[in-house]
Amino acid sequence: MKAAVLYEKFQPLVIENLELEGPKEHEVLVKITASGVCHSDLHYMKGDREHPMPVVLGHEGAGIIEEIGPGVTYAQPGDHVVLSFVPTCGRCSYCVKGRQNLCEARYQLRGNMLDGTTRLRNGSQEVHHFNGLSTFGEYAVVPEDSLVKIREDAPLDRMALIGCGVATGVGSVINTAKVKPGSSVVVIGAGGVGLNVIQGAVLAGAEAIIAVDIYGNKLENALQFGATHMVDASGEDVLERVKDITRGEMADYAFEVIGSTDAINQALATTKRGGTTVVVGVTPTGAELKIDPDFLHLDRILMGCTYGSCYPRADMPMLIDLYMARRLKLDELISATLKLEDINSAFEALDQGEVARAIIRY
Ligand code: CND
Ligand code: ZN
Repeated sequence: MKAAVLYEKFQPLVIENLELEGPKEHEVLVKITASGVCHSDLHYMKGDREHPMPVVLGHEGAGIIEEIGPGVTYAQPGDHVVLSFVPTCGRCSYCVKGRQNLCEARYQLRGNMLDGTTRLRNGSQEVHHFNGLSTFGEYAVVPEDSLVKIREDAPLDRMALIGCGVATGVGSVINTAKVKPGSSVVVIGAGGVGLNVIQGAVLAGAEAIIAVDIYGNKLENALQFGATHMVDASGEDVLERVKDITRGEMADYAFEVIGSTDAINQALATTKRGGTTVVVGVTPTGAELKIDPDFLHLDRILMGCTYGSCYPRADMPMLIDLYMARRLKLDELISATLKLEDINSAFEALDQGEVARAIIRY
């Protein structure tokens, strides 16, 4: 099957014909229909994060089950699925206490399947999986626990976005921060994930939703997704603008959706006493945050967030129902649809701030 392989950081992806071994116990073979191009993948290409290589990246995908391995009971060939970049075992202490996004299984993957081996190879060379998914290939072998079955009338290309950007962004508002109606919310970084933070804030009934970005096209997108105010961080004083908009109080919530320590500090500075800052962006390994503890002393909360604190099998079908009922925007998120062969230009466009979300359609 055709797949995009990352051999080394700072190098473009290489389209290769890889061998994909069939599914083993509790694994399935999925025909990928579409994959979103997320900044988390780009972090590995740019060396911000380390991963065993070579690797097939891609963690925002949907598809159709082609074949099931021994012992699989959750799904059948023909089922439509969104792929979760965290497998949820249902048995570890995190899963049983409702913190499925933190499931132990996630930390067993380490670039392989759950049994510690890989199904991907290029001739004699082993190729690694990414988050148990590797959606930048025509097919993927994934753990049964990474599957989320979905309704069949939902368009499978758009469903890919549910797998990361939507679940993460909307979830960070609803599950992680639990934003209250009438709140003021600052969103720093209006990209693929940030736009979903914005539409999560709309769903939560936020009153003021202040989008902050450095590109005019991103801010225009933000308005379309429900932002009430836009702040151009390339030219405007972000803190002054938030102060004006919130009548001097600053915001109840701020979300950092870039992956920069400067932006985290900026997010903290935009919150009022008792306010909450949520770090959604993924910072480079080893980054250090410097904050004045006095700031936290005033009942401020600083939170992390992985995967929108979601339970994929409960939250993703709910998000899809909202989309089908026209209460959630997905079509507008897709600003480019490309073939796998053009994946490097999708990453360039993401890096240059040209797209909301690009998807690869197989
Ligand atoms: P994308 O590149 O689409 O968005 C980032 C946005 O930030 C862009 O619109 C930029 O223009 C904007 N930006 C850059 N610098 C600044 C600045 N100084 N001030 C204001 N805006 C700026 O990326 P994405 O939306 O795909 O991902 C965003 C982050 O979220 C990234 O770090 C990614 O790795 C992370 C993420 C986290 C999780 C999770 O589970 N927490 C899941 N997926 C992605
Ligand atoms: Zn992602």
